[in-house]
Amino acid sequence: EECDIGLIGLAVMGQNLSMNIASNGFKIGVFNRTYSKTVDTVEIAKKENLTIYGYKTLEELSKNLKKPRKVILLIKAGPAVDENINNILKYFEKGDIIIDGGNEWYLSSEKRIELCKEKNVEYIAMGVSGGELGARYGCSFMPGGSKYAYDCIKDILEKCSAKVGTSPCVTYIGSGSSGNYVKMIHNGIEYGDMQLIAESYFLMKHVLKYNNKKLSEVFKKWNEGILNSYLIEITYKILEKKDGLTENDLIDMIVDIAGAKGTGKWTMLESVERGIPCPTICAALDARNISSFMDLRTKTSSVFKTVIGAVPDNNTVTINDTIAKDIENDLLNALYCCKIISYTQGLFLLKKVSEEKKWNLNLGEIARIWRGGCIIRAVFLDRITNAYKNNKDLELLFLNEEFANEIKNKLPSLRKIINIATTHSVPIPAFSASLAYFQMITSKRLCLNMIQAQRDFFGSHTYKRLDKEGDYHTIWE
Ligand code: 2AM
Repeated sequence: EECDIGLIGLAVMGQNLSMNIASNGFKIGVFNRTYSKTVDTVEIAKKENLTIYGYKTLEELSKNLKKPRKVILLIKAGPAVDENINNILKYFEKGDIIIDGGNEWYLSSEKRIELCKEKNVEYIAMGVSGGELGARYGCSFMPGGSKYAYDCIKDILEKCSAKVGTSPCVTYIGSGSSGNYVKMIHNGIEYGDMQLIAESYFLMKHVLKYNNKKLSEVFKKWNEGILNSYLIEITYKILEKKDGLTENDLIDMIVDIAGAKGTGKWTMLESVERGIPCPTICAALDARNISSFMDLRTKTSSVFKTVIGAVPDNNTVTINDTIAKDIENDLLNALYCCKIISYTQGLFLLKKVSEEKKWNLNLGEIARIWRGGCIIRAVFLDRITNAYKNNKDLELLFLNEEFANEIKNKLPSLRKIINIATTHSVPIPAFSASLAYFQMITSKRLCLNMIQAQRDFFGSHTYKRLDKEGDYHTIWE
């Protein structure tokens, strides 16, 4: 059929992306291990007046692709991808292009890039964000790898991506596995954003004693200001939702144990491995992990009589409407402040890896393509793009003058919120971790002189002096 592009893997993402590609006027051929899903996809597409060409075998699909052949893989990350690439390489020739759109560990992609190089097949590892709806109606693409290959698929990606104004949410990320890495950081940042929002919800619920309706109104109002974003939007919508099975609101019926698919963990592994801290993301990941110990939490809560929202020592804290309004406002400031701090951490990791791997990442452009389609889409990202436009070598995001001034203005609110949360026994680990990071990374003197002294005391690890060059060791006793 001379298809413009092929797609392998017809789970929800693959099915939706193939419909998206077809609806943008491209001829697309698809293949799935289980043929019935191929048949389903062709049928579903037909109902929307779209033509998708389904093939029973990989060989058939390859034969029907225009040269250079292009195929997008959307299958379960890991060994299944290796298996499929090995099969594709049986049919692909020099200059043909493989695009892996899965959430793949970047080092696995690096191995595949080498494998494909041996056969002169071009490789793109591409982050895709936006979930099912994004895949169907426009998502954020983060393609990295062969620049030649990118130019060959640029038109398709631009048409299928989300648009902000007229700009498509796609750009060439950089060489190698940078597309996977950027998607991983995107997801890590997403963990941080989600946790900060969840903590804000919890604080207002347990300190201000707002009901879900009121909470929803607050988030809705926030969504009209500087925090305007997809995650704030879904939060107010979640808080509006009735259960349906009971008289309750749905949020109150949902078990407080959070799942994870691994990209947050990967971000942390990288952060630890490279010694570039991302404590806000770390707090978010830890929160999910702590949440999983339901039995232990139940047992220990009775030992310690933990009551979230309770003020110990029976200190009465009266919160009238005026005070509540103030706390609400401080919380908005604090949340925004932490968001800047969290993005600063994630982008710093990205910058350092980019330098080491010579990916030459354009962080402003990356913020731009996150502006639409993906989960962390937010108006706020425009300001990140501008910050890097002003200075592409900006070391830490919050060193940008505008962000720096905002942090200076909002920091008192953040401190207040952490005090209030502590007083009322409300754990807000992502807020706390963000403030601690900020205070340390912006402080000339830290407590680590004591660590060095201790290390020298018990292990003769030596220390440096403030006043003289060289390594010193002291006989401490
Ligand atoms: P399936 O429909 O045959 O299960 C998400 O799991 C997608 O990845 C599905 O389309 C699934 O195909 C595909 N997939 C998972 N493991 C695979 C493998 N080893 N080979 C081919 N496709 C695989």
